[in-house]
Amino acid sequence: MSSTTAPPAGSASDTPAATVDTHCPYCALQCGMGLRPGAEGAAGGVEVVERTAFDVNRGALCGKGRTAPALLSSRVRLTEPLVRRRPGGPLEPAGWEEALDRVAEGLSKVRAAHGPDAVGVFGGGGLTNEKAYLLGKFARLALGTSQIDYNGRFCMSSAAAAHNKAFGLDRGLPFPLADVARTGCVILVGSNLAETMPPALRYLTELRERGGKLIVVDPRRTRTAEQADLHLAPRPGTDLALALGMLHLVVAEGRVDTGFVAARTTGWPEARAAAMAHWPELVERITGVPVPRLREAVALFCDASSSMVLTARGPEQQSKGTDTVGAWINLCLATGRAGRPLSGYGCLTGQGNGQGGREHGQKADQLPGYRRLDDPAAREHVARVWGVDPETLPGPGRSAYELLDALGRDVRALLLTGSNPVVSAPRAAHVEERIASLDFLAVCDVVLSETAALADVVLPVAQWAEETGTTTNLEGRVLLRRRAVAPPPGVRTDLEVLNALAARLGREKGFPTDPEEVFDELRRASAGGPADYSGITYRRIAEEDGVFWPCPEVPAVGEGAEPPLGPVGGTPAPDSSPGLPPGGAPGGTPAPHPGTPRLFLDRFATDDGRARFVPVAHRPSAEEPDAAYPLLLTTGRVLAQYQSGAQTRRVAELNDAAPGPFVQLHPRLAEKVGVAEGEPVAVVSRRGRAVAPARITPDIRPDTVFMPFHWPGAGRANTLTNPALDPTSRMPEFKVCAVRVEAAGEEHGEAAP
Ligand SMILES: Nc1nc2c(c(=O)[nH]1)N[C@H]1C(S)=C(S)[C@@H](COP(=O)(O)OP(=O)(O)OC[C@H]3O[C@@H](n4cnc5c(=O)[nH]c(N)nc54)[C@H](O)[C@@H]3O)O[C@H]1N2
Ligand SMILES: Nc1nc2c(c(=O)[nH]1)N[C@H]1C(S)=C(S)[C@@H](COP(=O)(O)OP(=O)(O)OC[C@H]3O[C@@H](n4cnc5c(=O)[nH]c(N)nc54)[C@H](O)[C@@H]3O)O[C@H]1N2
Ligand code: SF4
Ligand SMILES: [Mo]
Repeated sequence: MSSTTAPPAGSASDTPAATVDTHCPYCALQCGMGLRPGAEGAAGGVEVVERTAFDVNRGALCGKGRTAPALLSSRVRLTEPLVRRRPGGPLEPAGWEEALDRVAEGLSKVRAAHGPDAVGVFGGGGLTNEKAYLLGKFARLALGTSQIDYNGRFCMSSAAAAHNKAFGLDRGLPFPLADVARTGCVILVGSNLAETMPPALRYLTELRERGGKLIVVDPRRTRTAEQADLHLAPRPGTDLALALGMLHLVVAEGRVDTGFVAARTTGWPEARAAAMAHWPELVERITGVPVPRLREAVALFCDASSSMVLTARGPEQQSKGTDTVGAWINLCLATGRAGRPLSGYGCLTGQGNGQGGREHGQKADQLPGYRRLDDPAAREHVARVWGVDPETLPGPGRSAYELLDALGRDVRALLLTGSNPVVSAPRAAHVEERIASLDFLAVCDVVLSETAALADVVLPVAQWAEETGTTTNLEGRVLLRRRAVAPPPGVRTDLEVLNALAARLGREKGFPTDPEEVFDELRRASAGGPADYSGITYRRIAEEDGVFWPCPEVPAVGEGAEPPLGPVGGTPAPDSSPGLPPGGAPGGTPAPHPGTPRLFLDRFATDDGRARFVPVAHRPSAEEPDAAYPLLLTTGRVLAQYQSGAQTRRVAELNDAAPGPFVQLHPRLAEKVGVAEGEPVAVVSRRGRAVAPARITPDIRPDTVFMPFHWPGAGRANTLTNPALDPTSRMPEFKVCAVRVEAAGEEHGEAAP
């Protein structure tokens, strides 16, 4: 491993700087990279170098990761606080003292007038574990509010809910990515990872080189679908029926693994009955996938000696996302493809810390360690770590969209950090209006995002390469991002901001600014919880290149009379991967817990150790096409832009590659509408109207149009999307709504590429 010593703050050394091992600021793959500070002519003064030793990406990076240092340059970012000194006035530069005073005052005033729950906090799955943890603590302790949630609700919450129901524990992938290359068959449902996690494509290529099969389920023939042995292109919003149809065939063809079902699961009779109501011809009618293709998929999946189902946002971002993922899990359970080596269900988590960000308390119903806020034992444990009476901890609050929808009414002041909902929230025009109606808005960001532009105070914060912190990647592997350069003067870290605000709100103690100190507290708060980090230290992460949770601390012999708290909600299965001895060294200090790369091999994390089938049935999307809105809109991503685009639209190379929104539509539909390639086309839903250039391709179903959601303005996809929520996960239906499409003639959308 190369040297990892970071230069002290502000140091400008003449000697060539050492390479600092760290991870990409963007997606959940958390690719390893090296940073060489002080490189002449390099963007942001930092050069990215290959870090082949980190095995997830072995040095490979996508364009976003490769160009990430460009955002460190002060030309494109905020370097001083901004305040709006009068309502309707401009944002003006201010000193930190004034800005922080204004935030504390803005939040306190609303709290005094309307109670603590009138103050909200909105976080992000890109924030490090330390930030996410401290933000949750800040909301509950310094503000005393229950009203905190975050953008992860828009991301993997349906898969998380389904995971918890079926397995008693939610870790995106229950196995390392490397296992994907070694299984027999992968069904990839609604993931375009060739564009959203390019270095991960290697695992699918290796799979196929070894003779394994790849099935891709996507209404579009994407770059990922092009790799598949079998591409199923269902109508958006019908994955639930598709999975049920496959399970029906599994039963009909006698492919159920009855031994596994009897020994390791509960609830099969009800799930079986539900599946039997979804016979193949009915499923063909609902999904548009022909019965022979369905049979082919079942054969590929079941004939392999091991197989996996991996889902991403396609099936999850639906008002029935939880049931849909449940149906795919049922398929795995019925065929004995779970809790066994090289088999199982996994969710490809999205944001940089999409996994860790959902574990440590920035979620409305959650305490650190993936504990439940309504569990008395969990409240007791965390209150003890925080040194407060459990009675003082607020209860669960609203989910992300419900919180945004309540702004200006029940919730009148908001502290927002790590998200840009003006672009990324469903029914965005409404959300924008709600945000604008707040009594007070404070935003911490790196750049002046569309949401920050509406704030009363904007606090400029440091970013990935300028501060140390941990993230947990999509495999559940806790990683260390290391500080490589000093932040520019005028910029503070999120932890420093929380510390200063807490002090102004009367909490001088309990909000450390040193990330490692925060992490050590997080370890204690998570100890005994489902996501137990207590055995993980910065040192261990550095030495082992990441540690998979759960990883409880093993007490030294004779230490403390109290045994470590048992995990809440079931004991996670011990890892069964080779070469990791679970026991202690004979006669000496006990060996540390090795971490848990593979879950569920011996038992699931439910009380009885068995996985639970869920009896689910197909239901239509919240909005089905009708005469006025005869088509379906689905939304997603392109390779060169990230999320709301706040960061990547400011990187010239990426912006040149993907300069603006577009509407992807089939040639037959384009002809009917009367638009040619590149001409402006209007997409209209019950929420609003968006205009962007047409991109005509046979790679999409003729009944469906697709828009990426990375841009604000006329081409904003989320002007159109439906905030219908999944009843369990509270996930909005980003992936399906009814629209009509019109030629927009002279009407101009975003600049055509
Ligand atoms: N370049 C890039 N990479 C990213 C991100 C980014 O913004 N840009 N964001 C990161 C984050 S946070 C996330 S969550 C991940 C998301 O990663 P993905 O889930 O791969 O991304 P999406 O493009 O949202 O959706 C994937 C596919 O779902 C398909 N789809 C749409 N509707 C349906 C449906 O009803 N059923 C099925 N089966 N499929 C459907 C779309 O056509 C699309 O190809 O990417 C991460 N990586
Ligand atoms: N139509 C449609 N809408 C979607 C989706 C979809 O598929 N379709 N996908 C949804 C999904 S999966 C997601 S994850 C959301 C994401 O959407 P957003 O929540 O808007 O995510 P980002 O654009 O990543 O916003 C992160 C913001 O935090 C800032 N930032 C970066 N690093 C830091 C930091 O360290 N500290 C602070 N304080 N700020 C930082 C960035 O500059 C940026 O402004 O979008 C959702 N919206
Ligand atoms: S795939 Fe994800 S983590 Fe890897 S370089 Fe690209 S954005 Fe970064
Ligand atoms: Mo996401």
